[in-house]
Amino acid sequence: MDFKGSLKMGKHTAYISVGSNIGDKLLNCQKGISALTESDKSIIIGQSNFYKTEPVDYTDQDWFVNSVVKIETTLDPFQLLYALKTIEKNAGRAEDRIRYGPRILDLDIIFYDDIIINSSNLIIPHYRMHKRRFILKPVCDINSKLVHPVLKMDMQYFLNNLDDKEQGVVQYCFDY
Ligand code: PH2
Ligand code: MG
Ligand code: MG
Repeated sequence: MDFKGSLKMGKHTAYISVGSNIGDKLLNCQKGISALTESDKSIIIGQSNFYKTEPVDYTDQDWFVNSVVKIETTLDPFQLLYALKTIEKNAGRAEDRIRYGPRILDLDIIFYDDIIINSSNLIIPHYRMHKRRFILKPVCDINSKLVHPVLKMDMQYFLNNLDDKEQGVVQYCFDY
């Protein structure tokens, strides 16, 4: 996959989906987000609300806490993927026993600039983001007019046209 030739030098913008449905889910997500900026390679430039979300794909599991962050990064997509996997491992995530099953921390690249990658270990844009309310809702908090580089429609369009029969996605309420 020869994506490097098309990469602009310097800084790139990526959207990262954050999720957890084991243990202290909110805290796991928050720690995952702050770990993103521990190296000087990425900074957070946008953050959605947190949501409690009904599990999809594999439904016999606990609800998730999900959010999305927008980062500016000097990592290339595969370096970023490696960094996310390292953060997941440090959070205590072991090999998944069930595909789409429970996880302490899940960090997925949703978009990276307007880049399109279809390699065996990395697909950008995230191949099902446009069908998942738990991703679209938080992405719309950050930028509802963001256009999908393959499907050429914006995030609000996908959110309005979901056929998921209303996956439960409830904004997280903080008790201050
Ligand atoms: N992640 C999955 C499978 N199903 N459901 C929700 N609500 N949130 C997730 O983050 C999620 C899921 C696999 O990564
Ligand atoms: Mg995932
Ligand atoms: Mg993942």
